[in-house]
Amino acid sequence: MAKTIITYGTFDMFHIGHLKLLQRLKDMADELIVAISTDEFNIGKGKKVMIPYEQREEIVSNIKCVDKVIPEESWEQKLTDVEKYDIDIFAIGDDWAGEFDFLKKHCEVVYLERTKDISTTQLKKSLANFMSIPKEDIINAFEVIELLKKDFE
Ligand code: C2G
Repeated sequence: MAKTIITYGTFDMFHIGHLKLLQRLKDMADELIVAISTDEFNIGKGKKVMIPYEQREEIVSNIKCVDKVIPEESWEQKLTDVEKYDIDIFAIGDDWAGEFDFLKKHCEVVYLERTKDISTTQLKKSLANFMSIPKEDIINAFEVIELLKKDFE
């Protein structure tokens, strides 16, 4: 009997932590459905996204192991989604451990270990740090690199 697994997330600035999660989920079932938080839902989560929903949806839809993408528009929809898509397993990273145990009455609930040393928050911080470097410092750095390259030619 084919098994269906579902997960929910923002998947902003898609990175290896997201990919490894989705790949592990697909190894657990025959069909993987990913519910992507809409921009409006993220405002409700208090989460500021860098990449708009349409692009996040297109990226995740093109991940080989993903079979279907739906919008995540509310916290409540998980209950209806489990019925609507005949879900066997709900799974999400363990940063949410325990938060969705109420689904245990309807399907298996699995919390997977997050991939270490990568997060959208970290990526945003690194980007913000880089953007805060004065433009002339960056130009100077590139000029130094060009000079050094000449020395090694
Ligand atoms: N993740 C991971 N490893 C990381 C970063 C993220 O395994 N280094 C997982 C998270 O645990 C989550 C998924 O990737 O299962 C998506 O992460 P987010 O986009 O941060 O998801 P979030 O905004 O927490 O949304 O209703 C549930 C929420 O919509 C979850």
